[in-house]
Amino acid sequence: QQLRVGLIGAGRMGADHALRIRERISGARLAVVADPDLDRAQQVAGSCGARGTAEAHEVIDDSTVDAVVIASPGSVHEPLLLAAIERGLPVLCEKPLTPDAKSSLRVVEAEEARGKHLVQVGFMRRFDAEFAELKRLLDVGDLGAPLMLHCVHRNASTPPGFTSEMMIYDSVVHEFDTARWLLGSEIEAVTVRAPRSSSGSPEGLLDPQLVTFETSSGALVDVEIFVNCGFGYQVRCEAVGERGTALVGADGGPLVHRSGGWGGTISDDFRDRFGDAFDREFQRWADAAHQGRTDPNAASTWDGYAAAAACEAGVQAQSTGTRAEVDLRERPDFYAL
Ligand code: ISE
Repeated sequence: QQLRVGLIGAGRMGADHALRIRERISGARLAVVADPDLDRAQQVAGSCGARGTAEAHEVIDDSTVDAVVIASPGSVHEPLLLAAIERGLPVLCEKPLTPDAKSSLRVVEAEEARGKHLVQVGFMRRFDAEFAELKRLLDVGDLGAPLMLHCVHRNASTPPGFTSEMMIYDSVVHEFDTARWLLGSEIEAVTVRAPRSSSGSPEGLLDPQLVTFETSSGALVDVEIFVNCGFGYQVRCEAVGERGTALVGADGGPLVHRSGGWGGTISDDFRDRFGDAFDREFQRWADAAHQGRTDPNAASTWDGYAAAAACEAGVQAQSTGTRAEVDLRERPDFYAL
């Protein structure tokens, strides 16, 4: 039997996920799509044989919905997550879980009180083939104990209104999750430095920035976040262990020679670069939801909370110019590794 999915948010990510479910995910179909812009909801719903509504909570209250995808802005996630948890619905929630650590903790506590793992957070890199291989190498110990991660995260350009703080909680949030997942340890402190801003970046944006974080395992992570690099979308991570190193996100793909030059192509968008990862994330989520559980590789509610707490330290480090410690509650047994 098909998993009947309710989609909340029919914007850029929501529309992409609707297409994914229609075209590439087996065992699931869209039943209802909600967006405050009813036309947009109906358009996306119509293309999938679903119904559209302007009311997000209708999706959660709909008794024909088996599972929910939340792809609306982070600022509206909390009440939706709490309602879905109360109804016992499996949820795939796009990052961020919620915009700040306090509200994320409320979601953690609600899920813990419900006594069932229901929510996955959409940190899609965990499902990228190369990142998964890097995790495997680290887990089996082939590189020796990890000491450092050198990360590069570049976007071609930013939408209007993108701020220096968003570079931490919208962009570097991925590295917070990736580092926690790869290293199996929490982020303890964050510092942020910046060179002079690029003349290609909007006025007033600190772009690029160099963000470093310390982990509970004693590793150090550095991230170059550069969101108006102008030429494309790049995500790289080099792990340095006691006995070896491994790099993911280096340019691969076909090397093309043609009149006037040689080289490869570069994605300009994360939906393209991580398209396979999103597909895998959705398929595993749907398969797990059928069995009434979440995928163990996916980011849990706890992971969403820990990333939010690290972002808060990051934003503080950015505004004060000093090292900021992450304020994190002790990990409950319910979310034991
Ligand atoms: C965006 O929200 C994402 O999640 C992308 O992966 C990231 O590269 C980008 O910087 C964010 O704005």
